[in-house]
Amino acid sequence: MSLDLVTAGESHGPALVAILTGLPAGLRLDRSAIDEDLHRRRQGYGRSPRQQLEADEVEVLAGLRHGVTLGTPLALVIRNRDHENWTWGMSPWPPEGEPSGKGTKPVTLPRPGHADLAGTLKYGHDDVRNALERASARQTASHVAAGAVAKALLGEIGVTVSGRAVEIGGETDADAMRAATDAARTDRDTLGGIVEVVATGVPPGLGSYAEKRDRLDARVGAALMGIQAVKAVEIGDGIALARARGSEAHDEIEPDRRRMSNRAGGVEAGVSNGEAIVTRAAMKPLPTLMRPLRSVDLESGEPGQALVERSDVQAVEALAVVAEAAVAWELARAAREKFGGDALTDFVAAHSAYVDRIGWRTP
Ligand code: EPS
Repeated sequence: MSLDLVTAGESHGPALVAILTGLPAGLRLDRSAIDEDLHRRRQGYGRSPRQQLEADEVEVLAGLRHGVTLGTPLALVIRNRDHENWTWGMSPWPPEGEPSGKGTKPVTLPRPGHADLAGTLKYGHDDVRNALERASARQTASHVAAGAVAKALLGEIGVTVSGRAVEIGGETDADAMRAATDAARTDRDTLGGIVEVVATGVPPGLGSYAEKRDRLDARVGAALMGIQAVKAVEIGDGIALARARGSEAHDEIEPDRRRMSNRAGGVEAGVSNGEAIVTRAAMKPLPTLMRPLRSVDLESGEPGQALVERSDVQAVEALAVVAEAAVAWELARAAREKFGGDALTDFVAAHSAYVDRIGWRTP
């Protein structure tokens, strides 16, 4: 049983779309829980005015009846309210009438750090906008909606997933994070940071050491690296483990088979070991600077300054929600593989039978 996700949507196009396949039938979804995660993603200090414009409410087009999954593809839509300012510029079909609104002139000045240059070269675009629209982190909204569905499924077997920002612009204290954001805004600059996602209640045995692609840490790591602007991922004590001795690096085993520490971050040899899964993702500073970096005009070949668009100063708190969704999605996929079931009751029963067999009780 494979849980899969495909998304579509441009940042200023009509809508974002997510299609989720492989969900069991009988899972009750709470609309407000999905919308709450979408709301959380829009929050955070240092976000752009775009976030006040968007409502980000999920619409369901298929796969759900009276709030309960049918076991068929679940189709979700999130409308881009901002599209009304881009109806000509981002019209899917050749636009009619005189150019009006935003996006009517081609973008020719790629931003260092964004998909602008490589995307334009790769796809042969003559307008950088054709690359940046899909590369935009706006797209993470559809992944957050899918993550909320994954969390509902994981909740049925007692797994919780939660993310938080732990560092912004090198600061770890909430007041200092805000001050750093204010200072960057004043300097017309941007910041990055680090988020942490913790999953509890994961039984031992998700993922496998059998093949590289099956390893839970490789899968969760790829899910986090796949998020816009993420440049590094850590599982458990990660890089610090490379500097420790073996006697200080591993998690000794108690008679009840729990661990005396959790330096491995809940995964050993690519398999969950029953401790909390602890992951961290590091985000680079956002590439849209109000004081732009040097670039080249792709039309004239002359030196120029990169595109300046309305943007966030930092979006680390938003990343915490997106990373939470990414980890939840990957854990839900691994749980579906292990416990299967067309009906939710089959999935839950397979989990119960398994934890009974191994004598595992979450604390
Ligand atoms: C983004 C640029 C900004 C961000 C956007 C990501 O968009 P805009 O230019 O429309 O203000 O606000 O993020 C979102 C819209 C969102 O919902 O997260 C980019 O270039 O990646």
